[in-house]
Amino acid sequence: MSTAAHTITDVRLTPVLVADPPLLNTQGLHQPYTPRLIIEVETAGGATGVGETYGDAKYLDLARPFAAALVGRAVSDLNGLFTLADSVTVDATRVDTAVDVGGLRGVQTADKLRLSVASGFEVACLDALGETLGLPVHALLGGKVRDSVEYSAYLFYRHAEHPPGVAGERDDWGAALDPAGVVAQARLFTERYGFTSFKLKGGVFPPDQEIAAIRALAAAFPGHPLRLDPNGAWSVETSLEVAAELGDVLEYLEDPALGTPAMAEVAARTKVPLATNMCVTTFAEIPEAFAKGAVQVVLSDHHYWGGLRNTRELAAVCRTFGVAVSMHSNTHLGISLAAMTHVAATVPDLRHACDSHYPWQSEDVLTERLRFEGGHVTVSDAPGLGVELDRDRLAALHRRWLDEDHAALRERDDAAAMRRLDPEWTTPLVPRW
Ligand code: GKR
Ligand code: MG
Repeated sequence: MSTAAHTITDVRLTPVLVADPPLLNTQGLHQPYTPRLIIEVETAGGATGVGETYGDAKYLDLARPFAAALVGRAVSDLNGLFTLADSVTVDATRVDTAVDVGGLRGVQTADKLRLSVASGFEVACLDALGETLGLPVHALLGGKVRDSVEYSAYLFYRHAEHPPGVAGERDDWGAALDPAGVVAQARLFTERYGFTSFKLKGGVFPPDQEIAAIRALAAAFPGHPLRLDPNGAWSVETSLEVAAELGDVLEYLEDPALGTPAMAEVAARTKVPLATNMCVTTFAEIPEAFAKGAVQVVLSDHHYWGGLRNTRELAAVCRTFGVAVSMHSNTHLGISLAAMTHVAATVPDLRHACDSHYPWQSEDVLTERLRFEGGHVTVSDAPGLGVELDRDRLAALHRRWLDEDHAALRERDDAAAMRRLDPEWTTPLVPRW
């Protein structure tokens, strides 16, 4: 294959709105549709690679100049993506908001935005390169060390339907607003996908109610790994009380308190391991967090960290410091699940099941959905990511994005969705409890 064949000749960006159920988190409620950006990279050799990332305007603003600058470069120039990312100007009004609602990942910086955009292009380039070379993405990352990747059931408190008057897709999961509802949802997850490990998104109800839900899960699924993640909604003292109450059944507590200093205080006073996808989301945040012993598990998200190769670098740093690594997820489609599975397949010592929102996404842009069997996704050995775009589906979800009736949903805003139920709702101050 000549190097000319590796040259990128076209890049297509397609923002879409994807159906999302009425899931609750500490900031509010999921809107009926969530924005994602689908990236296609085409090479002179005829390969097309696909990537996926956040789709709100602040990401699209960066993705457009990035896409234009990519044409003419080699699809194999993955390190060059970061130089390119650095050269893309970030609008100052897009950064330093108090909390990024979509990612729940702390203060938003220009670097974080750039990395989240670069990650989508990196995945698309790896997919195209794999197609060109006839190799799966995991091989381009050094090769898989396992044939399947385990995921956890991602349990959410939720309503059966979106608020009255809000148009959205319906599903058959029902409501889960108390311990019995959470256990029923967990049973459905095991029946449908075979998950054996469970994470409950907390920070929604006062801690006693969430403790009761975890206790109910422990009784219904004795010995199964359980996690609770309130997204930093608790004070240090509340975090310690919950840790004391649930220490015998929790695999780990995820982001009980907000920020490294608070997490370090909690970690110093409990034996329950702490995981994060909020206080360690960049390499720059690692030294303080590790020096203070603030976290025992870093939940990587290749969108945050700038792609699959950075995820492996993160895993190496964590391994060096005896910190475990697993994976975080936000609302995403099958392209991202495939990318997560390829990289997770190459990470040694992956001891915790990865998170994925994918079961909550009834829609996808692929010809074939990825499947969970026994809670695992099989690692594809087909060239690239091993997925194929369904152009009709992509076009339909893009039409929804274009539709002026849905214009307000082009930005994810969980607080706005919650106001449809509670007009007084504002993003709560943390700690809430
Ligand atoms: O989708 O509601 C949600 C989650 O709360 C998500 O925004 C978080 O980023 O799942 C995430 C987490 O583990 O913190
Ligand atoms: Mg989390």
